[in-house]
Amino acid sequence: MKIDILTLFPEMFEGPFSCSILKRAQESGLLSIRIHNIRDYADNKHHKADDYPFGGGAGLVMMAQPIFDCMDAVLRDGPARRILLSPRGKRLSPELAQELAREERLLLLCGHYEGIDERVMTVIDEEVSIGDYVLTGGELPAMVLTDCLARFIPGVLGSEDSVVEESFSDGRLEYPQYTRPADFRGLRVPEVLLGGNHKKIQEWRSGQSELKTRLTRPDLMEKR
Ligand code: 4GX
Repeated sequence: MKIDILTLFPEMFEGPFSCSILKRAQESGLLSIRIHNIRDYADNKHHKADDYPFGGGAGLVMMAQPIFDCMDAVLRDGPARRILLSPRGKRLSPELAQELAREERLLLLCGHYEGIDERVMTVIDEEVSIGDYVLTGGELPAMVLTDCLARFIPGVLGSEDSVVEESFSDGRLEYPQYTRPADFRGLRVPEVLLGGNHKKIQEWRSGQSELKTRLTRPDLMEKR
């Protein structure tokens, strides 16, 4: 899958996309991420990409021209599903992430400041929000969306991890995990995990998942 990200702050993406699973997914060719600096497309001599809002008010608004030209350049390679990260959008869910992971190509537009010129909406397919809180820009949401959907691209996770995924889409939280040593400062790993009885272990894990979900996220059980 190919993802093009349009932003005024390309440096923000350097860390998260160059580590761990997202790094490996790109190296193995399963995921291709390109970051585009909207400012490079500004046709004025200071490469200004934002301006004061018509009608007054606080803050700056991202100009239509640099965004349109940047999108035109990126879409010259072929079509993409065009998404704006915004608190006004449809909430990101495992279902939406899975659906987006099936796309051949995505274009993610990150707004900053107070927003973007509304005319940009004429070239956007949909808005996606990562939650009901206000951030300073769409960059972190674009990273969250990319990370979340990458897990649904076949081959990005090991086969073991994908089983874990199923258990979450099942509407339950993960069971507790332990690794060596069996006794750390007197804190003991539950006895059942130390024996090799896989049926018992499965039952214990299932019970723990249910207990944890009931306690902290009963809404997930309802959904099921
Ligand atoms: N989930 N923000 C976007 C600027 C903005 C405003 C309007 C376009 C239109 C957010 C979120 C989020 C803050 C990103 C405002 N861009 N995005 N930004 N929550 O809070 O996605």
